[in-house]
Amino acid sequence: MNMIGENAKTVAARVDGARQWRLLMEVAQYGARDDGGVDRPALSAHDVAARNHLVDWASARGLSAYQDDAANLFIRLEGRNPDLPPLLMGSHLDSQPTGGKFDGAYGVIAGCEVLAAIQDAGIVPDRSLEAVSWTNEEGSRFLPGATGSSAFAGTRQLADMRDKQTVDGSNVGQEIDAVIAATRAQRRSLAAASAFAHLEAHIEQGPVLERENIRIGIVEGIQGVMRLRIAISGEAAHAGTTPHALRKDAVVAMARVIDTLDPLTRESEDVLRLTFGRIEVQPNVPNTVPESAVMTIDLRHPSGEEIERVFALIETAAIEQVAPCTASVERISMVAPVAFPEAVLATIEAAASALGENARRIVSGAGHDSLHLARICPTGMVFVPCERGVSHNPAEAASSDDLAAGTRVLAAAAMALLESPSS
Ligand code: HGY
Ligand code: MN
Ligand code: MN
Repeated sequence: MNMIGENAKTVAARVDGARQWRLLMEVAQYGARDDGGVDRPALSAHDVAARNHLVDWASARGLSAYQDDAANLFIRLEGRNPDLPPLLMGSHLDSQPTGGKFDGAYGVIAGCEVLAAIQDAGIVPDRSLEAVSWTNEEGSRFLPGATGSSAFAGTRQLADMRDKQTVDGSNVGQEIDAVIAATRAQRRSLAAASAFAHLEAHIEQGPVLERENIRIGIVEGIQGVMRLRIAISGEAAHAGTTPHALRKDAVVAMARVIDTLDPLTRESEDVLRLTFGRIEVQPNVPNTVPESAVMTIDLRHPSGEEIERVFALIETAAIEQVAPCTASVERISMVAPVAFPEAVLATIEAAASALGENARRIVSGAGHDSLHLARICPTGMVFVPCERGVSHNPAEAASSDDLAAGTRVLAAAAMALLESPSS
């Protein structure tokens, strides 16, 4: 039985790449950097402005907008049976501080474009569809990341995440409440969370598709990610008078820990990822021996067991390498790797083939909101290439044609899932 029916092809044909690109460029103005990148922190004024831009876009098309208790934003196309769990097409509007125009925003706007294409095709699906902006996927302003999607999926408790502090010292819960109040969307309870399926379009953020000149990535799964914090305590002392033998230098100790761990990523298959992305030093002045150094480590691998093995090595290094300082290790978050269901992979593959797009299966090195949605509903992702595989960098770039091709595959796969016998 051909999975990709006439409705799926009709909707894919109504995807308007120019309209999608216009909306992408309009949203990119919120938090625009001078170097062409984007700095749109989660729950910031720029984030609210981008959300309200989409709410206004939606209402101009007769689409409704909702926000749940985690400030997740849903742009809804009502189906004939509004009580059925909707098909979700989500990603995120928040960016890295040195982010690009496409990481996250593409998936939210591709979802909006699919809704517009369904309207233009004059089709009223049985089920509703919703384009979603999940709150704080990046986790760069406050951890853990994927705040909204994990709260929606129930893989974390919102109450716990509300108690956290942002890096700029404000309370996450208060920021969520302020964003909800400032966004022109109707309220919806998190308890009412329901999803028939979740699809996410995203740039690959790696070099594979471009290198192989392939336009569509059928994402098989996402590697696991653990985030942890090492806090090293030394002793502040005068830089000029304190001899080496009396020093308890927290930065020197941290350097020894990094020097012990970094070689682990030099294995031949180059799969393990260790990133020492944030180090906060106190008092952080040139002429005082550092009394403390707090480092956040991002640890990733396709195998959950391997992540736990490396975590044990980190704990050992934090004990053995820091004397005469002391150290503590805190696990902030651990999200196990996920494999997307074959039925969804096959649907995306059939959609790409029906639309004449060359495609390949690929594992995602980057984390995504789909990592959490996959725990509660059939989930899949569609990748498109980005230039030189560069992302989390203002130079991040993708072509309008590639983005439109990804959205056509997203549209056809969404319609095929809606019309599949199990729907
Ligand atoms: O860190 C990640 O993989 C995602 O881009 N937030
Ligand atoms: Mn992303
Ligand atoms: Mn990202």
